[in-house]
Amino acid sequence: MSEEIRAQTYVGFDSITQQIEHKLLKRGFQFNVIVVGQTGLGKSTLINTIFASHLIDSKGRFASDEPVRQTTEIQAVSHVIVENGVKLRLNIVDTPGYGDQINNEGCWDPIIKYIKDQHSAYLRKELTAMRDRYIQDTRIHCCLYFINPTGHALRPIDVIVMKKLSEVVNVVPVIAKSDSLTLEERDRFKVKIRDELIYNNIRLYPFDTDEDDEEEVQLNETIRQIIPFAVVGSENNVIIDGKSVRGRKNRWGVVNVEDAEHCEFMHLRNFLTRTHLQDLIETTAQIHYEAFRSKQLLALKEGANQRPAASQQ
Ligand SMILES: Nc1nc2c(ncn2[C@@H]2O[C@H](COP(=O)(O)OP(=O)(O)O)[C@@H](O)[C@H]2O)c(=O)[nH]1
Ligand SMILES: [Mg+2]
Repeated sequence: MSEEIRAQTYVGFDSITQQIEHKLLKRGFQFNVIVVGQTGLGKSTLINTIFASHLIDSKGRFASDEPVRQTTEIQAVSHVIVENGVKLRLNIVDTPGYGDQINNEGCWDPIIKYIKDQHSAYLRKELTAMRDRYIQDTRIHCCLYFINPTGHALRPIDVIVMKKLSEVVNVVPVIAKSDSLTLEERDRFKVKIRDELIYNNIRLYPFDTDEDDEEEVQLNETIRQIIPFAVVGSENNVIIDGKSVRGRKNRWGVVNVEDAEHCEFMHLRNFLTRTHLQDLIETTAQIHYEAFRSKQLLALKEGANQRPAASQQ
């Protein structure tokens, strides 16, 4: 095609990407994460670590010496983060630990219910006659599941709960307090956990779909090789080489939470914010919410079909 013809036929629809971008930037993004696991594994601490490190704005909205509180109810904390004009509303939902009782039957129910309630609220808003143009999204996009750093195996309750959770949400396992394992123990434990997940037929995020291009397949593969993230959290700063960093000091030395040689906290944070943010949101809508939605709508339809028949009797 000559330059002239191209100039004549150019109508400018390629600017649609900028138009979309402009609209999305104005609206901002919503990302909701839940943390689940036994009491004392450092869930609340890790949340604070995520907020206190880079993610939080330079003014630092989280006091570093805030005391660790015992979490007694499901609780959402919300932060708005702005980076280069992109607004991200981050909701992190903390849950009380479970698995402390002798009989743990059903202890995960409130968490599953919470996740389903968010789907249900979204569906209700979608179905109202005058639905909002933009529905506030509280659906959980990612569930960080905390595993005890025993170095041996998953506990039976981990298997049960991860299986239940994986039916309703993107589950990402993390090895809690990984500073208690040596690097060899940690790597062996990671392999063991991956094997056990496969053995127990637990399908975790990321899921491959037919639409994935080569790049996405590759991205999923790199994340599969690193999951479960071995993390360390800390509420306190320590001084390393004259710099104040998030870390833990013990009798033997210092763990720098943000040092990839020490733990995989940075990998987890990059995964959540840099590489898989959009995919976690999309997968939630297309797989988990979609499954919930079609089940509910089918049930509604069946209910409607049965009602007239029942009234005739
Ligand atoms: N060694 C170590 N201790 C941790 C880590 N994260 C949290 N802790 C400590 O573990 C205790 C329980 O932490 P908390 O965040 O309340 O656990 P939660 O019950 O899961 O919310 C606190 O004393 C924390 O300082 C970690 O990564 N390594
Ligand atoms: Mg807690």
